[in-house]
Parts: sequence; C-alpha cells; structure tokens
Amino acid sequence: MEKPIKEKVKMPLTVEQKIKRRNFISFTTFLALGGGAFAGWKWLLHSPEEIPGVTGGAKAPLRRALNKTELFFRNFFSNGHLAKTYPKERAAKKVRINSLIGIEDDESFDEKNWKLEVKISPLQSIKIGIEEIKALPKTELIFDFKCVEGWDQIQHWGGVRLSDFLTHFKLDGLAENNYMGLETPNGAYYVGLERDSVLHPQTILAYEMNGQPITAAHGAPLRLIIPVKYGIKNLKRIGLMSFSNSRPHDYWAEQGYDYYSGL
Ligand SMILES: Nc1nc2c(c(=O)[nH]1)N[C@H]1C(S)=C(S)[C@@H](COP(=O)(O)O)O[C@H]1N2
Ligand SMILES: [Mo]
Repeated sequence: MEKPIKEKVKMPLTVEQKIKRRNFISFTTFLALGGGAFAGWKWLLHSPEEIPGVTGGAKAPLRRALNKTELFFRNFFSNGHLAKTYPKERAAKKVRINSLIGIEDDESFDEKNWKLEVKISPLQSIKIGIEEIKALPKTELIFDFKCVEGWDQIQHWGGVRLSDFLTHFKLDGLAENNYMGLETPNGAYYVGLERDSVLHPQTILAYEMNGQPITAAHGAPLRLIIPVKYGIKNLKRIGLMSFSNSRPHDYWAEQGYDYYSGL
C-alpha cells in the first residue's frame, strides 16, 4: 500500500498577508533602531566630561571624535593647497564688522604707541613697531572670509605674509613649535594656531583693507588674516605673539567651539 504523500505546498501570500508581514518587519526595525539610539544616548549622557583645559566642557567621546576629524584634515593639509582668490572688483566695499572683544573693552589702548610683543622665551620678549612691519614685502589677498555664525564675504586685505615676517625677524626657529598663540594687547581675546596654518602662504599679518590702513574696528594697527580658518581665529589688534608645543588658550575653544576651526 502506498502512503499518501503529504506535500507541503507553498501557497503564494495574499496581499493582506504581505501587508501584515511588512508591518511586522518595519515595526520591529523601528523598535530595534529606537532602542539602539536610546542606549547610545544614555551611554553618551553618562560618559565623563573631558578634562578641563583649553577646550570647554564637552562629553569626552564627542571631543575625541572632533579630535579625530581634526587629525584626518591635518593629514590632508598641505601648504600647496590654496584658498580660492578673487579679482579686486569682487571685494566688498562695505566690510562687515563682527564682534569686538579685546577692542571695545580696552579704553586705554593707544595706537600710536603700539608695538607687537613677541615672546621669545618665558622671560624675554622683543617689540616690533608697525613701520618695521610695513617695510617688509607686501602681500595682498582677496578671498571669501567665513564666519562660523553663517555669513561670508569676499574681502581684500594687505599685509606681510606671516612666514616672511617670521623669517625676517629670525623667529622661524621658534615657529617650529607646534603652536603659535596670539592675544589682543589687553589679553581679552586670544587664539591658538597650529604650525601648518601659521606657515601657510596665504596667512598674513594685515595692516590694510581695500588698499587703506585698517580701521580700529577691523583690528588696527595689525590683525591676523588666515583663510584656512573660520573668522574666529582671525584675531584683530594683535598685541602678543608666543610659541609653544602645547595648545595655547583659545577664547572660543573655551566656550566649546572646535579648537581647530579649519576650512
Ligand atoms: N580681537 C578680536 N578679534 C576678533 C574677534 C573679536 O571679537 N575680537 N572676532 C572674530 C570673529 S568671530 C570674526 S568673524 C572676525 C570678524 O572680523 P571683522 O570684524 O573684521 O569682520 O574677527 C575675529 N577676530
Ligand atoms: Mo565670526
């Protein structure tokens, strides 16, 4: 006698079954992803804050990610890579003025007696007058200035290339340090810059804007123009320059902004 063969026939799914199945898949996916995101958020919430220092109180894993990003871009950074430049006619006639920290809060500042102080050792500095700086070869630059707050503007600046300045005053040895620090004369605004950006050929100590001496609000008598960085690093009214192998203090980094702030 032959046994009846019990065949499992695979019936095609009906439309309703298909919908049910899809609903099930998307709902479990939703739960799984949602659960994962929640776990990740809790992990971040309970992770330690970074050690207080030159940067301002972010969760340690977030800062680590930012530092990795910085490393990635620094490895790609090359002094041969230039920021885009524009013809003079494209430069703004009315140049924007952003914040004035270290400028409007310094009533005792006297431009006529200004000298740039360069710290050449913990106890020694040299002072350089504006005429000595203006005597060096002039570089002009027309580029798109970008502020982290979202605006940008094509601007025309003139001054001495920072690397030329360093060579001329025999500071190139000191500039081999990892960082340069710049501060306003009253020390209220300050930035740190890593060596590659300092030595970039488009980085200038500017004393002219649109072919005229720069105004007080734009940082007279001398400001930094550094196209590889956002506006925050373009310190106006430089009073003090220093060199170090660790990160100098940086006004906006202390507020939690990216220390590197590169473009
Ligand atoms: N001393 C000083 N320099 C400064 C600032 C500041 O507040 N004080 N602000 C920075 C920021 S955020 C920007 S966008 C630029 C703006 O330069 P500007 O005012 O010449 O446009 O200057 C930078 N340099
Ligand atoms: Mo800015």
